[in-house]
Amino acid sequence: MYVYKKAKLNIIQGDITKMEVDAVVNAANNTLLGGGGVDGAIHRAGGPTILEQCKKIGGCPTGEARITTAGNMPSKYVIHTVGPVYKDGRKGETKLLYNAYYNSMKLAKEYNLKTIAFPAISTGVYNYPKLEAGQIATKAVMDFIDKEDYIEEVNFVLFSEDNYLLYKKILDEKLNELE
Ligand code: AR6
Repeated sequence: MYVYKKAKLNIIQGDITKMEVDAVVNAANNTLLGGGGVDGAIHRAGGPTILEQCKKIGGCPTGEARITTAGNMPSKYVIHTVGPVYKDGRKGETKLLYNAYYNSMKLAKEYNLKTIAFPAISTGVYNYPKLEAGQIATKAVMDFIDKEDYIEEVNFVLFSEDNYLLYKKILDEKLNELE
């Protein structure tokens, strides 16, 4: 566990659908109608009520976030956000990925949610380089904590051991830097 200001930051290896948190973040697509990867896993674990709510929302622009309940998952809500498809790093990908994390945190605050779990958005099918994506994810979360002084616990849930170790390294470096 890491501590950043008043917030706990955890790096966890595993399946995000099992997390007992106020909100699990989904790496969705613009339609919000489901897909593969973490999106597929969340819809499977949560059941059809999530898709029903997503249909009513009617989509989500890249970098923004929307919220539904979490159906049968142990979490209370799902925050659906859409990361960018990585092309060459010159198509605004950095800002869009940053916004996906930041806007998810903003929505959590609006709903008074205190604990949140993020997957490594855009690093699967959307092909974002993992190191850069981890740096952006942790920066967006820490910037949000700096500016809003809100959130008790942020869990970064990584599927692969490689990505788990990468996040540990990133936070070790960042939090040592700040001390
Ligand atoms: N728990 C935690 N992480 C997971 C899980 C899980 N259950 N399953 C996969 N990951 P991806 P993207 C990791 O492809 O790149 C969907 O079809 C995975 O190892 O899920 O943002 C959507 O509908 C990877 O590191 O999301 C979109 O069309 C990370 O989650 C598109 O994929 C993200 O991989 C979004 O692509």
